[in-house]
Amino acid sequence: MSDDNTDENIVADDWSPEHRSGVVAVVGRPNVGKSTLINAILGQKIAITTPKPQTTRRQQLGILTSNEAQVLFMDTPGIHKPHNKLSEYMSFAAGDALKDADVILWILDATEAPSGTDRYIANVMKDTVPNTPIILALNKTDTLKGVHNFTQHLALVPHVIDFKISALKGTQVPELVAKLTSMLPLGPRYYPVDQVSDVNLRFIAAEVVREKIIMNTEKEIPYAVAVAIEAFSEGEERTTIEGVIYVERDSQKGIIIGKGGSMIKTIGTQARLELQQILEQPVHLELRVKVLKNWRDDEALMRRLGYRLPKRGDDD
Ligand SMILES: Nc1nc2c(ncn2[C@@H]2O[C@H](COP(=O)(O)OP(=O)(O)OP(=O)(O)O)[C@@H](O)[C@H]2O)c(=O)[nH]1
Ligand SMILES: [Mg+2]
Repeated sequence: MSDDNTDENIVADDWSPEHRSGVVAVVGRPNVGKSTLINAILGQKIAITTPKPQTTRRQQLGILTSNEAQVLFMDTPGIHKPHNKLSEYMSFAAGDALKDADVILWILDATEAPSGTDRYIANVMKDTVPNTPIILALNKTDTLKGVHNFTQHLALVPHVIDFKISALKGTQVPELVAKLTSMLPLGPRYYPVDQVSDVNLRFIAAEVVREKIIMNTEKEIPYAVAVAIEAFSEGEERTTIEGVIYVERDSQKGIIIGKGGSMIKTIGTQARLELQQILEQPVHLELRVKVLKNWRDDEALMRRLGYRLPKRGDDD
């Protein structure tokens, strides 16, 4: 996705020999604020965020360009114990991002007690990328809840520097970005100055619809949903988008549609209003709901929806 509203005066095709570039993998438990932080750093929404865990399902790049550096922030799914093929895919996507990182940014929720999952994440990093520097950021320090002690976790992985941030308020975020930038190797600008992400508008449209579903539904529904965009045409006057919401069972289809179509109408209206802001023109959004039985445990169906697990024996 591109955005021309860069407020800094960036020289388009020239950079100094001191220019730095590289990948910062942003990892951590679900719901700690990884996507919120990347949106805050970029000053625009490229990733959906919700109060429910396991919102992000894939790797997604946020690109921060200045005259001095290009920092590639890799958003990842929250690391958790896999319980179906979809969450296996999500764990794979997070682990895979670690391998490509020049620096790892490990986010912890300062208001939640350290858990076995945090210990597991520390051990994964220690085992798979022992030489990659890790920065630790305690997020959500704006809340008035007690801040937990993470000393144990600090001891598990080497080279940790610790920041106390609020992704929501922006506290200590510029300092964190400066530190991460200084740790990147010297290197060229990999993406054009106006590119802020590696995802396209079609993907963003699907994600915005999924965000509205997550916000408006409960229990297993947010997790059982996938959204595919079947048509996306940008006209002079307006953009027309046709999407399909996939669920796993007929009962879920009924809930998404709602009484007299009320739920799908709410989801559609909220998604359309947000997409209109992003696209800066009127949007016509058509949504349908289809059942793909147990798609979260079916690798072939998952592939159709864009969640591609590596074949056994593949190195990457
Ligand atoms: N109070 C407070 N809430 C925050 C902060 N950062 C994120 N949140 C909230 O935490 C929730 C989760 O944020 P996300 O950015 O979706 O978290 P995530 O780590 O990307 O979650 P997954 O994609 O599920 O792994 C949302 O409700 C955010 O508004 C913060 O600094 N302070
Ligand atoms: Mg996320």
